[in-house]
Amino acid sequence: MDNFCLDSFILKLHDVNAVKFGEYKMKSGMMTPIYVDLRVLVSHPRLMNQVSMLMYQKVQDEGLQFDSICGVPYTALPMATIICSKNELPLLIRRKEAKDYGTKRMVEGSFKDGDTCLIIEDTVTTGSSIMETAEVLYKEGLKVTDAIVLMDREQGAVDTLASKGVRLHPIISMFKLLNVLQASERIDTETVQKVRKFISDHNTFRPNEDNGQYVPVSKKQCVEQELTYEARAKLPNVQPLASKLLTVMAEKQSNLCVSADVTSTEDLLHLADTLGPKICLLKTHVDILKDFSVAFSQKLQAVAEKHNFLIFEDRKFADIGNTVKHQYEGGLYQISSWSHIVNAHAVPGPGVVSGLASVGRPLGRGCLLIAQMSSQGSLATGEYTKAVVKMAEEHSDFVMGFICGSKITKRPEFIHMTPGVQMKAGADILGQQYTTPEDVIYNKGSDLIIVGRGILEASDRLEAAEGYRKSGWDAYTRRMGQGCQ
Ligand code: S5P
Repeated sequence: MDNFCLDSFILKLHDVNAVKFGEYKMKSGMMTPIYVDLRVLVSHPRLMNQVSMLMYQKVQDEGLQFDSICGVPYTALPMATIICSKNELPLLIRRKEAKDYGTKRMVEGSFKDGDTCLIIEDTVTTGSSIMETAEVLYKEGLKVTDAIVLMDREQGAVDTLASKGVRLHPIISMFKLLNVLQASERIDTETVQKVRKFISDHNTFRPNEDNGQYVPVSKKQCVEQELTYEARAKLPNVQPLASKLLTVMAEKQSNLCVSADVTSTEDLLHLADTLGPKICLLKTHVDILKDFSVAFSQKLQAVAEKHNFLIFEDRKFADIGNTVKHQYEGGLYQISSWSHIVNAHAVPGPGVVSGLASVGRPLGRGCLLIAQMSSQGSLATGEYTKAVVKMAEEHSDFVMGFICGSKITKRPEFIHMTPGVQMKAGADILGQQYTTPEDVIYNKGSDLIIVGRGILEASDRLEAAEGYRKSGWDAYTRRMGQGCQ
């Protein structure tokens, strides 16, 4: 799944009234301040096609294996139909009522005992509709291991279904939806807070032991507690520079990396000195500087030391090991002599990491692998991203983390860094896609935001940097506040 670009789709959902704010009664009888009514989508063929595309992309990204697809009646029925028709996959139709003549089957279509069926649903709260459909399929001898849902209200369906052996793959989360609508000024802060409170107050559902019905539980269930930046810095297997960066982040209460994309060394040094107190990392593109010199690189290192941040040259190495080795240590820029961190594409295979490591490891440097990109149409998705994670794991003495859109590994020693961040979701005219600090850190579970023009184009860069630092840090502390209560 392209982690960066659901935003315009979400705005379209709002345009067609598929998401409404007010007081609504849900299927369970409970009142809710937000109502997600995706039934209207059937009247919007373009949106239906987009839904089917997003869902099929999820199938590919997750590498889901199945023999047929079944939509939960009724809204997801046409969704499943379009996915199957477009991708030439077999469809099954679940009947709501058994017909009283003919075969009396509850599931129409061809299948055999033991076949696996993927369930498609439009929206979930507790997951009970998915379970109802799964149970009908089980009775017909089918297996259900996975379900895809367009909109997850984040009220416990993922956990509830997991406890029943069904992995739920949501495309849009409630928090993502709120963030995008708020960032685009479709809803105000008060509405967002009201909905968030409702979601967190009713966020865990589990089956009642006596009757198997899903009921809200007042106490939050324990979710796996994440380690803080400080704790991760002290892990025995953490790469040394990752440990240093995590320590700086904790000390400075900053998960902000500024992307210093300016073209003169004077501007860059001034920027580094001004924003230094707000950032944990400064990212450069040394090849856009018109007047690079060794003296400049020395001054930059001094500023980094003064303000206690690290330097990351965004060189994106992508060649065979022997070439990148020379590019890293030699040439005009001698990157390895001044940049703590560099990054690389995994396209050439593990040789690119070994080549860089042969220069950088003895100097105590670290490397990030580019696992996903923020640009529209990026090819770094699905199986490619998974292969990048594997490559990082195999070189964890030098690779310290990833450039990615969201958390892509649970291993806490790796740092996730996300570019394409501005206060408002959107895009530039050359394919860059933006989401917000809150979305990146809180929803997507990334560790660090990389912000360029969001700060560089502000009238007061220092004030803008403080805004991003605070927003990123608040999202992190809120994420850490989850867990057992
Ligand atoms: O996928 C990526 C990877 C990177 S490193 N998308 C990106 O935008 N970047 C870099 O982050 C990009 O080269 C630029 O320096 C910065 C984003 O800048 P902004 O001005 O769009 O915030």
